[in-house]
Amino acid sequence: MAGAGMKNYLSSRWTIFLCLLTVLCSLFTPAVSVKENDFKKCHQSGFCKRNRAYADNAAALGSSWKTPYKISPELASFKDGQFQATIIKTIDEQGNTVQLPLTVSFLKSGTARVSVDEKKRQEKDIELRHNSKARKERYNEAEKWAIVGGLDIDTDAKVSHESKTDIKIQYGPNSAFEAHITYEPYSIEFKRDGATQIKLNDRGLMNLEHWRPRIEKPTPEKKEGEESQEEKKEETPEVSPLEDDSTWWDEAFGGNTDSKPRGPESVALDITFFGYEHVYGIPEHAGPLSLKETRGGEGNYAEPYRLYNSDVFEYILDSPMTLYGAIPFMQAQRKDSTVGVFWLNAAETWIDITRAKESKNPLALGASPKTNTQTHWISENGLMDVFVFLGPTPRDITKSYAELTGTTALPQEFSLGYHQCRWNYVSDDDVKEVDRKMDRYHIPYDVIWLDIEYTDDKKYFTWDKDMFKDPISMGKHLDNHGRKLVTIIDPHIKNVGGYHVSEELKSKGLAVKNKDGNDFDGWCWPGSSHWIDAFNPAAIKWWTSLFKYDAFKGTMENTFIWNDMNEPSVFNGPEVTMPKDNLHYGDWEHRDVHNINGMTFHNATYEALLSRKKGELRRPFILTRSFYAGSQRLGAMWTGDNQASWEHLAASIPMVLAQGISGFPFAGADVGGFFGNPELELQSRWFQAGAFYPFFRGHAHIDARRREPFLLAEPYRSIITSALRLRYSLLPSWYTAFYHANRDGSPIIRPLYWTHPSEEGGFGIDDQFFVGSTGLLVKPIVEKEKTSTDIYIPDGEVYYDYFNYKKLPTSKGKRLTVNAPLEAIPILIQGGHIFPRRDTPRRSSQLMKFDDYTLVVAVGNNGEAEGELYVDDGDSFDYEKDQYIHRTFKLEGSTLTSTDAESRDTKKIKEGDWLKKMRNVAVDKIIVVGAPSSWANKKEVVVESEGNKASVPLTYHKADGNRGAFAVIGRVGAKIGADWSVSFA
Ligand code: NBV
Repeated sequence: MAGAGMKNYLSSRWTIFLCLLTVLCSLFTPAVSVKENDFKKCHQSGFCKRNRAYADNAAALGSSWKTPYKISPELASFKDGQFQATIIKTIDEQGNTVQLPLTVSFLKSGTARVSVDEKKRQEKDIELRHNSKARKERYNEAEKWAIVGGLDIDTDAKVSHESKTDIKIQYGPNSAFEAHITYEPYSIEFKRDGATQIKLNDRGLMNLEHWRPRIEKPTPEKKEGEESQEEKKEETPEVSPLEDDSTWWDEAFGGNTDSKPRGPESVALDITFFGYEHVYGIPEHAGPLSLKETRGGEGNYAEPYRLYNSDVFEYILDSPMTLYGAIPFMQAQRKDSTVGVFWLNAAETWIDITRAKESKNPLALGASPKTNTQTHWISENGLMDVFVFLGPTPRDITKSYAELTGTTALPQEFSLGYHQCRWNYVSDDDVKEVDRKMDRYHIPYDVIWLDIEYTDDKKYFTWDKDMFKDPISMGKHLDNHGRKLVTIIDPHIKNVGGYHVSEELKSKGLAVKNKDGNDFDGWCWPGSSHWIDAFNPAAIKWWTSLFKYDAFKGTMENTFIWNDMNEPSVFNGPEVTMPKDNLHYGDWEHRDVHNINGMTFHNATYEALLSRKKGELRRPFILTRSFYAGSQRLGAMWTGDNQASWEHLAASIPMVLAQGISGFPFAGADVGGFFGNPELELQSRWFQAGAFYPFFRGHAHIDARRREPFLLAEPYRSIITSALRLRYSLLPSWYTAFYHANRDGSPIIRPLYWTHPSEEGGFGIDDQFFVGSTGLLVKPIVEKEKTSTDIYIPDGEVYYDYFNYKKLPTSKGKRLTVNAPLEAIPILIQGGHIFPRRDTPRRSSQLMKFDDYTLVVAVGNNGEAEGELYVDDGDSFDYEKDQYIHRTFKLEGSTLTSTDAESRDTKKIKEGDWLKKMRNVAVDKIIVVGAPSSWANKKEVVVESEGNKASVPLTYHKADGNRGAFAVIGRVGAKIGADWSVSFA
């Protein structure tokens, strides 16, 4: 024993040494790519391998495969919108069974929820091995973190057919949805308007590994010179994966052994989407928006998509490999129909995707057989808890998912501006100098960021006293131009005496525990560290106390926070994270909650920023690297450690789009690339693309050369400055798009399938997108030396070039070639839209707060246009008390009007300070793109507002070789918050 103990000790010391060495080396070697072997493939993850084998076995048996799950009709009942039953699983040839309670709930939103638990575990009637303190139940609190509403039961749902073998329940809008539950074998088919959309357990791959006691096999004595069991396992030839129990009771990977006190407990289910060729979502992965097949074959992946939040160092592209965050929400698209599923499970999850042509129906003459997308969801443990959405539009799906998991918080307005970050700005003088230089070169920005080196020895909530002598003076310096500071705070707390944060964490018992119940100790930036257990309400409360202005000295009102490494990243842990048998609050194992962990930390910081000072109620801004369904309520995310390469720039667009359609649209990638040094052309193109990420931040690795925009030679500096100015001028439109995301979860940048669900030609496109509902169609250039590009046109509307207003020769379903020399960003305006801008260039968004507006009206095919502006103080929660302006602009006939978008009687609103100041803010200019030629001789128009009529000048510009026809109405003067009209008659 003593010898074994010593061996373990030495080997763990050796592992730590190797880890540190790896980290050190990686800091100095040029970026290449992820150490793929540090992360599991499906065959190295016991439960994934077993479930894939289960699927293979079922496929091999074909029609003779019988799923061992059935519902016993005697125990099934439907009442008040819920179907309750027990699924019986036959577990052996003797006919022994286990009971799996099933609830199918029909929700008012039209969503159906199918939850399966395990009776023995609900009743805690199991034994844990190794005297584990872990909970006996299946993890049932994912809902507590992810779901904030939408669970009201639809008591109008009704049974339309019932027999001994099945039941049909009618539900949803106009009772157009149906759930057909078949008892033996168990399956649920979801129909909309009579047509099957989704089926659970269609292929019979449902598998819930029930609890069983371990039957100890005698272990042969190991003799001197003999190989260990683990070494032997590797060699043991050909046990069928279905019978292979070698990973049931413990599982080793990369030098760590997981003790698995509950044995095997995975949950798996197949879900088929009928007639759907495209599926999207399940971020975070670096691959195309339309998800690929994962069972091999040309152009496909050979591995399932994996969701296991991880610090994947130097990640590879076009891969189903897991990244930092997980949202198990998938939607399927075919012409005119969108459906979706949300797999509410916080454990390690793998998803296989395959496509299959339906066998040809001999009676359907000529009709080509439909393609179905088959998915197979495999989680290590927890409940089987699936939400089914039947659409029929992408907007419907987005809305119903948002009702469950919440929407993007209305952001701090500054956070839509440009963020200047690097690892690291080394001193307060450095920060001030960068700030001054940005000003000197007239480059707008809002926020400068401090990475881990600002701290005293990686002790968060402290400052390196030599380099940051006076953080408050730095904060005030930034505040002079309305700028902000973001400081990083990670979840690992340096384990060292005399550091109050560490001492409090330990003495209050708020750290994550190891499997023996002691504070878990692992390695991260500060060396030996503990991790705050943000699942614990007491830990959240304590965390909140650390951010008070008088506790985190050196911070002030313009300081905001960045949460990194919250997967959590543990350098010496299995797959760079925590051991799965660690224990969290409530004695849940880390394996139960892993994918939610990052969100709980983000949440604790969010709570903390809400109460930094008594009486101060401002919107937090917190960037997170790790996330789960629901994280959108707490701030922004970025796509982690990308590289300064053209491929990474290109990959960022589908990644940000995937976030948008998965409910977490406040997303961006490190502009310029984190690792490496971008060439000037790449950096310029990246800024042009970044100007269209909802979250726009330049960032660089500690070893990367300085690359702040002012350092660049011409013409690159000017090119980047123009991209930044473009972003700033469009801030009112961005903010309006965020408002919509906040209201109903809509993506901020929108892929074509989402905006045009009838246009099959756009379903596979993920390199161009619309910005909110502005009608701006953008296709950033992401290739070296590319000076033109093809934009897919999804409809028959008229399209204009954003910069020269030319009417473009577009036609529906065709590609349009546009020129894009380095200084140009391909942007089109779809006719029929009106969008707001602020055109005076300034240093920060704060300085633009009370600037006048420009409205751009792009006349549609029918001569009309419509658009919107939402604006509030961008900082407080006063919008909840009516303190906002929300206008609808409409061009109809020969009149352009502005009215309250919510038909409020705005005169009755009691105006606070911000609304009062907005009384002086006007529409300065209206640009009518595609202005009719009948206006050619018009010199003025009549503006009517607040009982006054005034003539204001109109300048008409005829189309010529260089630009399209447009008209400018200058000095409009009407107040932005008031009703007004402009008559062109
Ligand atoms: O805190 C240092 C970095 C940070 O700059 C980066 O953005 C994060 O993704 N951090 C990761 C830790 C180490 C990266 C090698």
